[in-house]
Amino acid sequence: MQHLERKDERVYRAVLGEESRQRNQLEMIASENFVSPAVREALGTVFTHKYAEGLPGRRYYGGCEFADQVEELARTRATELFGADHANVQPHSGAQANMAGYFAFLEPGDRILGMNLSHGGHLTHGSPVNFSGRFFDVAAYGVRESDGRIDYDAVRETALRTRPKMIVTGASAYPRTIDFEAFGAIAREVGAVHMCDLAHIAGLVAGGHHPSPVPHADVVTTTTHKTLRGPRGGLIMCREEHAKAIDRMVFPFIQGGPLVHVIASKAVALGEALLPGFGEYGRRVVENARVLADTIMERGVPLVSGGTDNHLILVDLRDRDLTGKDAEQALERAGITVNKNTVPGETRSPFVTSGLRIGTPAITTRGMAPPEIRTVGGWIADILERPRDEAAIRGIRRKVGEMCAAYPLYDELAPST
Ligand code: DSN
Repeated sequence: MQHLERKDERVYRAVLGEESRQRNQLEMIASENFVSPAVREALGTVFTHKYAEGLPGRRYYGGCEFADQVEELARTRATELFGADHANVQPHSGAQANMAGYFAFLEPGDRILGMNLSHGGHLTHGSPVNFSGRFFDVAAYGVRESDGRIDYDAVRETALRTRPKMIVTGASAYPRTIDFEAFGAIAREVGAVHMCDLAHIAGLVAGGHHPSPVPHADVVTTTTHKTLRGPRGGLIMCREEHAKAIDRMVFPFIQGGPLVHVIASKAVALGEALLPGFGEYGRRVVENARVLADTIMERGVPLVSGGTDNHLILVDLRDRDLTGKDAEQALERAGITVNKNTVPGETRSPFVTSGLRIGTPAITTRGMAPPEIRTVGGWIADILERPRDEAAIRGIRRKVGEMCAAYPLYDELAPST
Protein backbone atom coordinates (compact mmCIF):
# COMPACT_ATOMS: atom_id res chain seq x y z
CA MET A 1 0.00 0.00 0.00
CA GLN A 2 2.93 2.34 -0.57
CA HIS A 3 0.90 4.66 -2.85
CA LEU A 4 -1.94 4.93 -0.39
CA GLU A 5 0.46 5.61 2.45
CA ARG A 6 2.05 8.46 0.50
CA LYS A 7 -1.09 9.93 -1.04
CA ASP A 8 -3.73 9.63 1.65
CA GLU A 9 -2.47 9.08 5.15
CA ARG A 10 -5.94 9.16 6.75
CA VAL A 11 -7.43 6.46 4.54
CA TYR A 12 -4.23 4.45 4.85
CA ARG A 13 -4.43 4.56 8.65
CA ALA A 14 -8.08 3.47 8.58
CA VAL A 15 -7.20 0.50 6.36
CA LEU A 16 -4.39 -0.47 8.72
CA GLY A 17 -6.75 -0.15 11.67
CA GLU A 18 -9.31 -2.41 10.01
CA GLU A 19 -6.65 -4.92 9.06
CA SER A 20 -5.45 -5.05 12.64
CA ARG A 21 -9.02 -5.40 13.91
CA GLN A 22 -9.62 -8.33 11.59
CA ARG A 23 -6.33 -9.98 12.53
CA ASN A 24 -6.76 -9.63 16.28
CA GLN A 25 -10.46 -10.29 16.85
CA LEU A 26 -12.65 -13.34 16.36
CA GLU A 27 -14.95 -12.54 13.43
CA MET A 28 -18.20 -14.36 14.16
CA ILE A 29 -20.73 -12.33 12.18
CA ALA A 30 -22.51 -15.11 10.29
CA SER A 31 -22.58 -13.21 6.99
CA GLU A 32 -18.87 -12.33 6.88
CA ASN A 33 -15.84 -14.23 5.66
CA PHE A 34 -12.22 -13.77 4.56
CA VAL A 35 -11.39 -14.05 0.87
CA SER A 36 -8.21 -15.53 -0.56
CA PRO A 37 -5.34 -13.22 -1.58
CA ALA A 38 -6.15 -14.04 -5.24
CA VAL A 39 -9.78 -12.90 -4.81
CA ARG A 40 -8.55 -9.68 -3.18
CA GLU A 41 -5.92 -9.11 -5.83
CA ALA A 42 -8.51 -9.30 -8.63
CA LEU A 43 -10.53 -6.57 -6.86
CA GLY A 44 -7.66 -4.13 -7.11
CA THR A 45 -7.02 -4.59 -10.83
CA VAL A 46 -7.30 -2.18 -13.77
CA PHE A 47 -10.76 -3.60 -14.52
CA THR A 48 -12.00 -0.92 -12.12
CA HIS A 49 -11.43 1.56 -14.99
CA LYS A 50 -13.69 -0.16 -17.48
CA TYR A 51 -17.25 0.51 -18.59
CA ALA A 52 -18.89 -2.61 -20.02
CA GLU A 53 -22.67 -2.17 -20.17
CA GLY A 54 -24.28 -5.12 -21.85
CA LEU A 55 -23.24 -8.76 -21.74
CA PRO A 56 -20.19 -10.63 -23.08
CA GLY A 57 -20.15 -10.30 -26.88
CA ARG A 58 -22.94 -7.67 -26.82
CA ARG A 59 -21.56 -4.51 -25.20
CA TYR A 60 -22.42 -0.85 -25.57
CA TYR A 61 -18.73 0.17 -25.28
CA GLY A 62 -15.59 -0.72 -27.17
CA GLY A 63 -12.53 -2.34 -25.64
CA CYS A 64 -14.43 -5.04 -23.82
CA GLU A 65 -12.58 -8.14 -25.00
CA PHE A 66 -10.92 -8.79 -21.64
CA ALA A 67 -14.01 -7.79 -19.68
CA ASP A 68 -15.83 -10.38 -21.78
CA GLN A 69 -13.28 -13.00 -20.81
CA VAL A 70 -13.66 -12.53 -17.05
CA GLU A 71 -17.44 -12.20 -17.17
CA GLU A 72 -17.73 -15.34 -19.29
CA LEU A 73 -15.51 -17.20 -16.84
CA ALA A 74 -17.63 -16.03 -13.90
CA ARG A 75 -20.90 -16.97 -15.63
CA THR A 76 -19.66 -20.40 -16.69
CA ARG A 77 -18.20 -21.19 -13.29
CA ALA A 78 -21.41 -20.12 -11.52
CA THR A 79 -23.60 -22.34 -13.67
CA GLU A 80 -21.20 -25.27 -13.29
CA LEU A 81 -20.93 -24.83 -9.52
CA PHE A 82 -24.67 -24.70 -8.89
CA GLY A 83 -25.93 -26.74 -11.83
CA ALA A 84 -27.98 -23.80 -13.11
CA ASP A 85 -28.97 -23.10 -16.73
CA HIS A 86 -28.07 -19.41 -16.70
CA ALA A 87 -26.18 -16.94 -14.52
CA ASN A 88 -25.94 -13.17 -14.41
CA VAL A 89 -22.90 -12.09 -12.38
CA GLN A 90 -23.45 -8.32 -12.61
CA PRO A 91 -25.65 -7.48 -9.58
CA HIS A 92 -23.70 -5.14 -7.32
CA SER A 93 -25.29 -6.68 -4.23
CA GLY A 94 -27.75 -9.26 -2.98
CA ALA A 95 -30.44 -6.59 -2.62
CA GLN A 96 -30.06 -5.65 -6.29
CA ALA A 97 -30.11 -9.30 -7.31
CA ASN A 98 -33.39 -9.66 -5.43
CA MET A 99 -34.78 -6.50 -7.01
CA ALA A 100 -34.02 -7.93 -10.46
CA GLY A 101 -35.66 -11.21 -9.47
CA TYR A 102 -38.83 -9.43 -8.35
CA PHE A 103 -39.17 -7.15 -11.34
CA ALA A 104 -38.45 -9.93 -13.85
CA PHE A 105 -41.73 -11.54 -12.76
CA LEU A 106 -43.88 -8.99 -10.94
CA GLU A 107 -45.60 -5.64 -11.34
CA PRO A 108 -45.91 -3.13 -8.48
CA GLY A 109 -48.81 -4.13 -6.27
CA ASP A 110 -48.43 -7.87 -6.88
CA ARG A 111 -48.39 -10.07 -3.81
CA ILE A 112 -45.28 -11.80 -2.51
CA LEU A 113 -45.01 -14.31 0.33
CA GLY A 114 -41.70 -14.07 2.19
CA MET A 115 -40.24 -14.95 5.56
CA ASN A 116 -41.00 -12.59 8.43
CA LEU A 117 -37.88 -10.51 9.21
CA SER A 118 -38.01 -11.20 12.95
CA HIS A 119 -38.32 -14.93 12.24
CA GLY A 120 -35.11 -14.95 10.22
CA GLY A 121 -36.09 -13.40 6.86
CA HIS A 122 -34.34 -10.51 5.14
CA LEU A 123 -35.26 -6.85 4.66
CA THR A 124 -35.65 -7.44 0.92
CA HIS A 125 -38.18 -10.23 1.50
CA GLY A 126 -41.01 -7.78 2.12
CA SER A 127 -40.08 -5.53 5.04
CA PRO A 128 -42.08 -2.28 5.04
CA VAL A 129 -38.87 -0.26 5.40
CA ASN A 130 -37.48 -1.78 2.18
CA PHE A 131 -38.41 -1.34 -1.50
CA SER A 132 -39.87 -4.86 -1.43
CA GLY A 133 -42.45 -3.84 1.19
CA ARG A 134 -43.17 -0.56 -0.61
CA PHE A 135 -43.66 -1.94 -4.12
CA PHE A 136 -45.39 -5.22 -3.34
CA ASP A 137 -48.29 -6.44 -1.28
CA VAL A 138 -46.65 -8.63 1.34
CA ALA A 139 -47.83 -11.77 3.08
CA ALA A 140 -45.45 -13.48 5.49
CA TYR A 141 -44.63 -16.90 6.84
CA GLY A 142 -42.56 -17.64 9.92
CA VAL A 143 -41.36 -20.31 12.30
CA ARG A 144 -43.33 -22.35 14.85
CA GLU A 145 -43.17 -20.89 18.36
CA SER A 146 -42.69 -24.41 19.81
CA ASP A 147 -39.50 -25.40 17.96
CA GLY A 148 -38.33 -22.37 15.96
CA ARG A 149 -38.65 -24.23 12.65
CA ILE A 150 -40.53 -23.38 9.47
CA ASP A 151 -43.95 -25.04 9.53
CA TYR A 152 -44.43 -26.11 5.92
CA ASP A 153 -48.12 -26.95 6.44
CA ALA A 154 -48.69 -23.43 7.73
CA VAL A 155 -46.74 -22.00 4.75
CA ARG A 156 -48.98 -23.98 2.39
CA GLU A 157 -52.14 -22.77 4.14
CA THR A 158 -50.93 -19.16 3.98
CA ALA A 159 -50.06 -19.55 0.30
CA LEU A 160 -53.46 -21.06 -0.51
CA ARG A 161 -55.21 -18.27 1.41
CA THR A 162 -53.16 -15.31 0.14
CA ARG A 163 -52.44 -16.56 -3.42
CA PRO A 164 -49.04 -14.81 -3.84
CA LYS A 165 -47.58 -14.32 -7.27
CA MET A 166 -44.13 -15.09 -5.86
CA ILE A 167 -42.89 -17.11 -2.89
CA VAL A 168 -39.51 -15.99 -1.57
CA THR A 169 -37.39 -18.52 0.28
CA GLY A 170 -34.04 -18.24 2.00
CA ALA A 171 -33.15 -16.45 5.21
CA SER A 172 -30.64 -14.31 7.07
CA ALA A 173 -31.02 -15.80 10.51
CA TYR A 174 -32.47 -19.29 10.27
CA PRO A 175 -30.23 -22.00 11.71
CA ARG A 176 -32.01 -24.99 10.19
CA THR A 177 -32.08 -26.78 6.82
CA ILE A 178 -34.61 -25.24 4.44
CA ASP A 179 -36.78 -27.67 2.50
CA PHE A 180 -36.65 -25.99 -0.91
CA GLU A 181 -38.40 -28.95 -2.50
CA ALA A 182 -41.42 -28.43 -0.22
CA PHE A 183 -41.44 -24.72 -1.05
CA GLY A 184 -41.23 -25.54 -4.77
CA ALA A 185 -44.24 -27.83 -4.48
CA ILE A 186 -46.26 -25.15 -2.66
CA ALA A 187 -45.31 -22.55 -5.28
CA ARG A 188 -46.41 -24.86 -8.09
CA GLU A 189 -49.68 -25.65 -6.31
CA VAL A 190 -50.62 -21.98 -6.01
CA GLY A 191 -49.15 -20.97 -9.36
CA ALA A 192 -46.48 -18.74 -7.83
CA VAL A 193 -42.95 -18.07 -8.99
CA HIS A 194 -40.40 -19.50 -6.53
CA MET A 195 -37.48 -17.14 -5.91
CA CYS A 196 -34.81 -18.43 -3.55
CA ASP A 197 -32.40 -16.01 -1.90
CA LEU A 198 -29.53 -18.37 -1.18
CA ALA A 199 -27.13 -15.73 0.17
CA HIS A 200 -26.25 -17.12 3.59
CA ILE A 201 -25.88 -20.74 2.62
CA ALA A 202 -24.63 -20.49 -0.98
CA GLY A 203 -21.21 -21.86 -0.01
CA LEU A 204 -22.78 -24.73 1.89
CA VAL A 205 -24.94 -25.63 -1.11
CA ALA A 206 -21.93 -25.36 -3.44
CA GLY A 207 -19.96 -27.65 -1.16
CA GLY A 208 -22.78 -30.20 -0.84
CA HIS A 209 -23.74 -29.46 2.78
CA HIS A 210 -27.24 -28.15 2.23
CA PRO A 211 -29.81 -29.31 -0.36
CA SER A 212 -29.79 -27.15 -3.46
CA PRO A 213 -32.77 -24.96 -4.38
CA VAL A 214 -31.78 -24.93 -8.07
CA PRO A 215 -34.05 -27.84 -9.16
CA HIS A 216 -36.97 -26.38 -7.19
CA ALA A 217 -36.81 -22.63 -7.88
CA ASP A 218 -37.44 -20.49 -10.94
CA VAL A 219 -34.77 -18.02 -9.90
CA VAL A 220 -31.99 -18.19 -7.32
CA THR A 221 -30.24 -15.07 -6.07
CA THR A 222 -27.23 -14.90 -3.82
CA THR A 223 -24.50 -12.68 -2.50
CA THR A 224 -20.99 -13.84 -3.28
CA HIS A 225 -19.26 -12.81 -0.04
CA LYS A 226 -20.75 -14.96 2.69
CA THR A 227 -20.16 -18.72 2.89
CA LEU A 228 -19.26 -18.59 -0.82
CA ARG A 229 -16.09 -16.68 0.18
CA GLY A 230 -15.94 -14.25 -2.74
CA PRO A 231 -15.90 -10.46 -3.05
CA ARG A 232 -18.89 -8.39 -1.91
CA GLY A 233 -21.51 -8.61 -4.63
CA GLY A 234 -24.52 -10.42 -6.06
CA LEU A 235 -25.34 -13.17 -8.52
CA ILE A 236 -28.56 -14.48 -10.08
CA MET A 237 -29.22 -17.89 -11.57
CA CYS A 238 -32.32 -19.02 -13.38
CA ARG A 239 -33.84 -21.46 -15.80
CA GLU A 240 -33.00 -20.74 -19.44
CA GLU A 241 -36.55 -19.63 -20.16
CA HIS A 242 -36.14 -16.70 -17.74
CA ALA A 243 -32.60 -15.70 -18.79
CA LYS A 244 -33.55 -12.75 -20.98
CA ALA A 245 -35.98 -11.31 -18.45
CA ILE A 246 -33.40 -11.52 -15.66
CA ASP A 247 -30.59 -10.04 -17.76
CA ARG A 248 -32.80 -7.12 -18.85
CA MET A 249 -33.76 -6.37 -15.26
CA VAL A 250 -30.14 -6.21 -14.05
CA PHE A 251 -29.24 -3.91 -16.95
CA PRO A 252 -30.68 -1.54 -18.06
CA PHE A 253 -33.59 -1.59 -15.57
CA ILE A 254 -31.71 -1.50 -12.26
CA GLN A 255 -28.02 -0.96 -12.88
CA GLY A 256 -25.70 0.84 -15.26
CA GLY A 257 -22.12 -0.25 -15.80
CA PRO A 258 -21.11 -3.53 -14.19
CA LEU A 259 -18.20 -3.55 -11.74
CA VAL A 260 -15.80 -5.52 -13.91
CA HIS A 261 -13.09 -5.70 -11.23
CA VAL A 262 -15.65 -7.29 -8.89
CA ILE A 263 -16.79 -9.65 -11.65
CA ALA A 264 -13.15 -10.71 -12.16
CA SER A 265 -12.91 -11.35 -8.45
CA LYS A 266 -16.19 -13.31 -8.48
CA ALA A 267 -14.71 -15.47 -11.26
CA VAL A 268 -11.70 -16.26 -9.07
CA ALA A 269 -13.87 -17.09 -6.05
CA LEU A 270 -16.22 -19.29 -8.09
CA GLY A 271 -13.15 -21.07 -9.49
CA GLU A 272 -11.95 -21.68 -5.93
CA ALA A 273 -15.39 -23.00 -4.94
CA LEU A 274 -15.15 -25.55 -7.78
CA LEU A 275 -11.97 -27.03 -6.26
CA PRO A 276 -12.41 -30.20 -4.18
CA GLY A 277 -11.21 -28.52 -0.96
CA PHE A 278 -14.20 -26.20 -0.90
CA GLY A 279 -16.53 -29.04 0.07
CA GLU A 280 -14.29 -29.79 3.05
CA TYR A 281 -14.42 -26.12 4.06
CA GLY A 282 -18.24 -26.27 4.12
CA ARG A 283 -18.15 -29.47 6.16
CA ARG A 284 -15.94 -27.81 8.76
CA VAL A 285 -18.13 -24.67 8.89
CA VAL A 286 -21.16 -26.81 9.75
CA GLU A 287 -19.25 -29.01 12.20
CA ASN A 288 -17.89 -25.94 13.98
CA ALA A 289 -21.36 -24.40 14.24
CA ARG A 290 -22.68 -27.61 15.79
CA VAL A 291 -19.86 -27.71 18.30
CA LEU A 292 -20.49 -24.06 19.14
CA ALA A 293 -24.22 -24.73 19.61
CA ASP A 294 -23.58 -27.74 21.88
CA THR A 295 -20.98 -25.90 23.96
CA ILE A 296 -23.23 -22.92 24.55
CA MET A 297 -26.36 -24.99 25.24
CA GLU A 298 -24.45 -27.17 27.72
CA ARG A 299 -23.95 -23.97 29.71
CA GLY A 300 -27.72 -23.45 29.89
CA VAL A 301 -28.00 -20.79 27.20
CA PRO A 302 -31.04 -21.45 24.96
CA LEU A 303 -30.77 -21.29 21.18
CA VAL A 304 -33.66 -20.65 18.81
CA SER A 305 -34.69 -24.10 17.46
CA GLY A 306 -32.40 -25.82 19.97
CA GLY A 307 -29.35 -26.02 17.72
CA THR A 308 -28.19 -25.64 14.16
CA ASP A 309 -27.87 -27.48 10.84
CA ASN A 310 -25.87 -24.78 9.09
CA HIS A 311 -23.27 -22.08 9.72
CA LEU A 312 -25.01 -20.04 12.40
CA ILE A 313 -26.67 -20.14 15.79
CA LEU A 314 -29.25 -17.78 17.18
CA VAL A 315 -28.93 -17.19 20.93
CA ASP A 316 -32.28 -16.55 22.62
CA LEU A 317 -31.94 -13.98 25.40
CA ARG A 318 -35.67 -13.43 25.92
CA ASP A 319 -35.61 -14.89 29.45
CA ARG A 320 -32.50 -13.00 30.54
CA ASP A 321 -31.86 -9.61 31.99
CA LEU A 322 -29.61 -8.94 29.00
CA THR A 323 -30.45 -7.47 25.61
CA GLY A 324 -28.88 -8.46 22.31
CA LYS A 325 -27.34 -4.99 22.13
CA ASP A 326 -25.63 -5.25 25.53
CA ALA A 327 -24.49 -8.82 24.83
CA GLU A 328 -23.01 -7.76 21.46
CA GLN A 329 -21.13 -4.93 23.12
CA ALA A 330 -19.79 -7.11 25.96
CA LEU A 331 -18.55 -9.70 23.45
CA GLU A 332 -16.98 -6.94 21.34
CA ARG A 333 -15.03 -5.76 24.39
CA ALA A 334 -13.68 -9.29 24.61
CA GLY A 335 -12.65 -9.23 20.94
CA ILE A 336 -15.49 -11.46 19.72
CA THR A 337 -17.49 -9.75 16.94
CA VAL A 338 -21.12 -10.83 16.53
CA ASN A 339 -24.39 -9.06 15.83
CA LYS A 340 -27.51 -8.53 17.87
CA ASN A 341 -30.49 -10.05 16.12
CA THR A 342 -34.22 -10.20 16.51
CA VAL A 343 -35.66 -13.57 17.51
CA PRO A 344 -39.09 -15.08 16.77
CA GLY A 345 -41.64 -13.45 19.08
CA GLU A 346 -39.35 -10.42 19.48
CA THR A 347 -40.65 -7.68 21.77
CA ARG A 348 -37.66 -5.32 21.67
CA SER A 349 -36.70 -2.91 18.89
CA PRO A 350 -34.27 -4.00 16.13
CA PHE A 351 -31.69 -1.67 17.70
CA VAL A 352 -31.92 -3.54 21.00
CA THR A 353 -33.23 -7.07 20.30
CA SER A 354 -33.40 -10.22 22.39
CA GLY A 355 -30.98 -12.33 20.40
CA LEU A 356 -27.48 -12.77 19.09
CA ARG A 357 -26.54 -14.28 15.74
CA ILE A 358 -23.18 -16.04 15.77
CA GLY A 359 -21.56 -17.74 12.78
CA THR A 360 -18.54 -19.88 12.00
CA PRO A 361 -17.68 -19.17 8.31
CA ALA A 362 -14.87 -16.69 8.98
CA ILE A 363 -13.14 -18.38 11.89
CA THR A 364 -13.29 -21.67 9.97
CA THR A 365 -11.52 -19.99 7.05
CA ARG A 366 -8.90 -18.99 9.59
CA GLY A 367 -8.35 -22.65 10.42
CA MET A 368 -10.11 -22.95 13.75
CA ALA A 369 -11.51 -26.39 14.51
CA PRO A 370 -13.69 -28.02 17.22
CA PRO A 371 -11.13 -27.72 20.08
CA GLU A 372 -10.84 -23.95 19.52
CA ILE A 373 -14.58 -23.62 18.97
CA ARG A 374 -15.26 -25.29 22.33
CA THR A 375 -12.93 -22.78 23.97
CA VAL A 376 -14.59 -19.84 22.20
CA GLY A 377 -18.05 -21.17 23.06
CA GLY A 378 -16.98 -21.30 26.71
CA TRP A 379 -15.82 -17.67 26.57
CA ILE A 380 -19.12 -16.61 25.00
CA ALA A 381 -21.09 -18.44 27.70
CA ASP A 382 -18.91 -16.85 30.42
CA ILE A 383 -19.66 -13.38 29.06
CA LEU A 384 -23.38 -14.04 28.69
CA GLU A 385 -23.41 -15.16 32.33
CA ARG A 386 -21.49 -12.12 33.59
CA PRO A 387 -21.70 -9.40 30.95
CA ARG A 388 -20.70 -6.65 33.39
CA ASP A 389 -17.62 -8.37 34.84
CA GLU A 390 -15.04 -6.18 33.09
CA ALA A 391 -12.05 -7.94 34.69
CA ALA A 392 -13.23 -11.29 33.30
CA ILE A 393 -13.89 -9.69 29.90
CA ARG A 394 -10.36 -8.27 29.87
CA GLY A 395 -8.99 -11.71 30.68
CA ILE A 396 -10.91 -13.23 27.78
CA ARG A 397 -9.72 -10.41 25.49
CA ARG A 398 -6.12 -11.42 26.21
CA LYS A 399 -6.86 -15.06 25.43
CA VAL A 400 -8.71 -14.10 22.22
CA GLY A 401 -5.56 -12.22 21.15
CA GLU A 402 -3.45 -15.32 21.79
CA MET A 403 -5.82 -17.51 19.80
CA CYS A 404 -5.83 -15.06 16.89
CA ALA A 405 -2.02 -15.04 16.91
CA ALA A 406 -2.05 -18.85 16.70
CA TYR A 407 -4.32 -18.69 13.60
CA PRO A 408 -2.85 -15.77 11.66
CA LEU A 409 -4.94 -14.08 9.01
CA TYR A 410 -3.15 -13.51 5.71
CA ASP A 411 0.06 -14.90 7.14
CA GLU A 412 1.38 -15.04 3.60
CA LEU A 413 1.19 -11.25 3.23
CA ALA A 414 3.81 -8.93 4.62
CA PRO A 415 2.98 -8.12 8.24
CA SER A 416 1.43 -4.71 8.85
CA THR A 417 3.01 -2.04 10.92
N1 DSN B 1 -26.65 -8.02 6.01
C1 DSN B 1 -26.68 -9.42 5.68
C2 DSN B 1 -26.61 -10.29 6.86
O1 DSN B 1 -25.87 -9.95 7.78
O2 DSN B 1 -27.24 -11.32 6.92
C3 DSN B 1 -27.82 -9.77 4.84
O3 DSN B 1 -27.88 -8.92 3.76
